[in-house]
Amino acid sequence: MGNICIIGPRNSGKTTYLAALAYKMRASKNSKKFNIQPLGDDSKDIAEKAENIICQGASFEPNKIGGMTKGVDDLPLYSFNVEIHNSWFTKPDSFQLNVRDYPGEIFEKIADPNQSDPNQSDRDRSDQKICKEFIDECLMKDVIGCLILLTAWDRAADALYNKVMNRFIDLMDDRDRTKDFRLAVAMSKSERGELWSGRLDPETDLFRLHLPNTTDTLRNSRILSQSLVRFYAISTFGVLDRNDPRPNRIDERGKYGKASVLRHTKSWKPYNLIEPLHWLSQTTKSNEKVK
Ligand SMILES: Nc1nc2c(ncn2[C@@H]2O[C@H](COP(=O)(O)OP(=O)(O)O)[C@@H](O)[C@H]2O)c(=O)[nH]1
Ligand SMILES: [Mg+2]
Repeated sequence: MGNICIIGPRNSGKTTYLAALAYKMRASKNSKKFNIQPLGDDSKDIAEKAENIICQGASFEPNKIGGMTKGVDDLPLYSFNVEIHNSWFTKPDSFQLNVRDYPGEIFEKIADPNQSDPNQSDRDRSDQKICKEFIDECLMKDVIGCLILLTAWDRAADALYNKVMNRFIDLMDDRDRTKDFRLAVAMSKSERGELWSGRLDPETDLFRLHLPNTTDTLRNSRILSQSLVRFYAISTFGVLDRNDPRPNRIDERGKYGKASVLRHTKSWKPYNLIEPLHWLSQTTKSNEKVK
């Protein structure tokens, strides 16, 4: 059984995604296709929070690296057992999703060049340490892949994501993971009007169009196995209905700045949450390296 990790910049919807997995799937027990079981108290806790926060039309507090955070072990770790039923006749695919809910600063730190700058502040040094521990954890041999949640699509975001991806590929290479580590790169919050119509072919209509440099770095890398990179569109909030593609969200000024919340909690239907995880989990079956 493999492990999967999730990374993404601040505000990309990581915590909400996790809470939706823990809560929404538990709520749809009679779903034939998959079953998700939160393991441990932290995971149960986040499922409760989904009920209390997302369903009440509120949003999560941003995670911060506070003075108390000394290393990755101080950050909450959520674990889920996921079973995906492909047909009545075959055994379900099962895998464990272990996700460290770390603050989005870590994502930006991946690209930070001042790794050994003697003039950096204590705070920078501590962030670097957490970032390094996080990368070590994320690229350990028993981790089969990573879900990368991206959320912005302007040129500045493309430049930042591109920098982070370049560095991430180098880090994969340092650890000999370029041929056996899957990358599911997802545009989160895809119910947004400008993105929704691109969801059917996200690589062309979302990534190539809006994040061309990042997409090039991933697609034209000479060291990454191309069959191990896929692009997805997901939305934890979804749209109002099959025949009503208005986003099921409202933007408001929340306690922590600009926030989006569900518009109609009763019609909450996330889009595509499980598909990237299912694809990531496929490596469990064939752990051999892909050329
Ligand atoms: N429009 C929209 N907003 C979302 C979605 N998922 C999360 N959000 C909002 O995005 C903001 C950041 O979410 P959060 O899960 O805290 O992001 P994190 O910093 O990556 O953990 C919050 O205001 C959420 O309510 C989504 O699917 N669509
Ligand atoms: Mg968070």
